[in-house]
Amino acid sequence: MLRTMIAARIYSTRCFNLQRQGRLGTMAPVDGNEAVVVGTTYALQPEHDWIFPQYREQYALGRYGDEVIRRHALYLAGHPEGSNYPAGLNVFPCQISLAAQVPHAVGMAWGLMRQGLAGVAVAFFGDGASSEGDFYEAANFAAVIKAPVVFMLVNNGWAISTPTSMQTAAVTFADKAAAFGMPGVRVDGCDPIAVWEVVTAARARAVAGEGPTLIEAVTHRLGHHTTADDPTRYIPVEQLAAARAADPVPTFAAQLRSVGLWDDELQADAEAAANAVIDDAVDQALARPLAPDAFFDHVFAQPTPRMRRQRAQLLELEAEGRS
Ligand SMILES: Cc1ncc(C[n+]2csc(CCOP(=O)(O)OP(=O)(O)O)c2C)c(N)n1
Ligand SMILES: [Mg+2]
Repeated sequence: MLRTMIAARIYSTRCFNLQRQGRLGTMAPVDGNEAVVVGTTYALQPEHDWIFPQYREQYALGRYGDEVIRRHALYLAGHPEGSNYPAGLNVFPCQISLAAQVPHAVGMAWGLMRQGLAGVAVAFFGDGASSEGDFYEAANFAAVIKAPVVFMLVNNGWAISTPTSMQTAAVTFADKAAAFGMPGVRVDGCDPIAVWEVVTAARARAVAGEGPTLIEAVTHRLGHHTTADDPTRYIPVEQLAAARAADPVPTFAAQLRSVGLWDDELQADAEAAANAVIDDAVDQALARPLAPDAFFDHVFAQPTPRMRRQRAQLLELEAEGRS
């Protein structure tokens, strides 16, 4: 788990720096959420269980295979293949439209249930996304049909510059579960073992046919919302410093060192292994020539006449150097 968390931080930092150099597109760092994502994936069975991420989790889904990192690097470099995952990789692509992935997860869970397949769907979504109607509709429906789904609400205290005090009048986000008739659990999202425990229990409940669970994982955003943000405009510097003091990656490493399960050699090995995968994924994504009209290939199997016209128009503008 720690190796995956370390890899996630290295990859997130690399992408942030490459965006600053103008070589990758806008990205949302995972920094501060590594423990909740990694703790969750280690409680799952990647060959049976589906992940529906928001946009901050891809860096830490390494347990689902290095292919997630390779596809995500392509996505950040502007290639549509980065959102087109191969069969067998049970991860949905990045979702920018807040909470749209939550009904998708419930639909997948319902499908698994109807086919008698022993898997669960896990939807990651933020405190901000939890204010969308999609969440309420999906959670209500899932509870009624007892769908094998885990709602992983990651409360990092902010939705861009909106603090949780402006997001909900409920005492906790987990409290909302009562109205749906499902258990609501609040967990320290900076502690991967605690997350692993609650997700293991939620998964067991789901596959036993007992229905969904709402988990509120409390984390801290360590910095930028995305590369298009400046958190120092709205987060007091003391709060940012306090969040960094609770950084889950060095905290977990120190915990494992204190019981003799981690040392400098393991740290160096984890970093080298992560860098090898990340170097390769980033190099390949940056080396691939950009085809600005390629996204038309990934909208409909049969392009509409309007899309064909738009594609031709785009290529004309490209040829004139005006796109
Ligand atoms: C439907 C919709 N409305 C607004 C936005 C703009 N938006 C992008 S990220 C974001 C904040 C989301 O906060 P949260 O769900 O807490 O996730 P976090 O970024 O904190 O991980 C907003 C409002 C959007 N992407 N989609
Ligand atoms: Mg948030």
